[in-house]
Amino acid sequence: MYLPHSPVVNSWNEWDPLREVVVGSADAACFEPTEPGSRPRIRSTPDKPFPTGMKSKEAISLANEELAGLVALLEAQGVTVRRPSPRPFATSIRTPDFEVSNQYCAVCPRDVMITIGNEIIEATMSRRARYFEFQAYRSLVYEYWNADPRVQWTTAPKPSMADGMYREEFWDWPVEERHAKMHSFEFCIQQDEVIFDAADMSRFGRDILVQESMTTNRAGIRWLKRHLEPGGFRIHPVHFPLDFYPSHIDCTFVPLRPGLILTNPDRPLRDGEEAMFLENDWELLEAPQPILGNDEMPPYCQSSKWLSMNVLSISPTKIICEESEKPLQDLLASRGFEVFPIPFRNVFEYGGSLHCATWDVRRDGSKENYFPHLTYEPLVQPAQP
Ligand code: ABU
Repeated sequence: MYLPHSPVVNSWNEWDPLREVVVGSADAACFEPTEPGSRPRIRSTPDKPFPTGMKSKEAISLANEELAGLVALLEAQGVTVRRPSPRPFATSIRTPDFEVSNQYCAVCPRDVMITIGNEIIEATMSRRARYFEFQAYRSLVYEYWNADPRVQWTTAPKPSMADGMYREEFWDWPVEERHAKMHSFEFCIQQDEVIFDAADMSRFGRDILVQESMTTNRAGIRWLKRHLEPGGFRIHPVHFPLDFYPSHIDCTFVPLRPGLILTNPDRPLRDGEEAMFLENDWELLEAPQPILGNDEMPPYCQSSKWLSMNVLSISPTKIICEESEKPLQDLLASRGFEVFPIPFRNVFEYGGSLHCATWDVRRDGSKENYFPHLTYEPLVQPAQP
């Protein structure tokens, strides 16, 4: 069998030159249903019931136009772009443990799929409406897996998503209670089953950050440690105690190139967790305030104003930003980046922006150590000879 020099699946960090990427699609997208892991609200009228079923044709086509703009830009930069398979998201799901009236969409592959070196991992997911979202990427995964025997493919254990997996009262905690509980990192999911969304991870070569959140629990992080540490990876749980609704790390702590991380001024790291970055010569660069306030985000969007930070790196010197985020574009340009602004606000109501809407399958590069001064205790110590 002829093997290309670089495995067809090869991506070790968030910034090396991008060669192949999956860009999401809004086809057949639905409103996320109310379920124990999610209480969607219309921003302007939070007391009105959130719509259910498929989104309007107009909303879908506006999002698809912006996704097509991202595809065109990436292709013009020489990146191969792949797309998800169509899925019937308007159909309900019924398993022995739960039932949900409709599914969601395939706009945000980042939440579901992650490439760790030459391995593809399908996340467990944390919400019922997203239980089968991996199916939109299966034909691509088979294609990569069939093309190159160096490609590893892992599906993480599917949690039950039964009522007992969730803590429904989470949604009703008043702000004071959230503040009092901010250091316990208990959210709408319990700790018994293995749960993680792929977007709670951020890759730095042999070091991988995992955020404890509404979509990733401590059992999920333990599973990732046991799975990845034997391959030489170091898994670092990270916490942002002032984010009362944390979900996905890529609007909070965003590596841009070796030595530089964009940070969210509203969401500082837990005391002490910054040490591994500072002791290894990483600069933490505060993102400017987003152009839109939380109240000005699109009415059906459930994400925060910090989608402004959800940038996609084409390489360590080229980066794609949402077109209205001028202060961030200027900051990045002042740090030597070539910035590519594109419109993407119509995608916001599908759960993310540029990073969320992509899954990088192949970048140049290999497994580097960007934290040479790190002391790390693996979960299982290697046996002594
Ligand atoms: N899916 C990313 C959303 C993160 C945030 O709302 O801050």
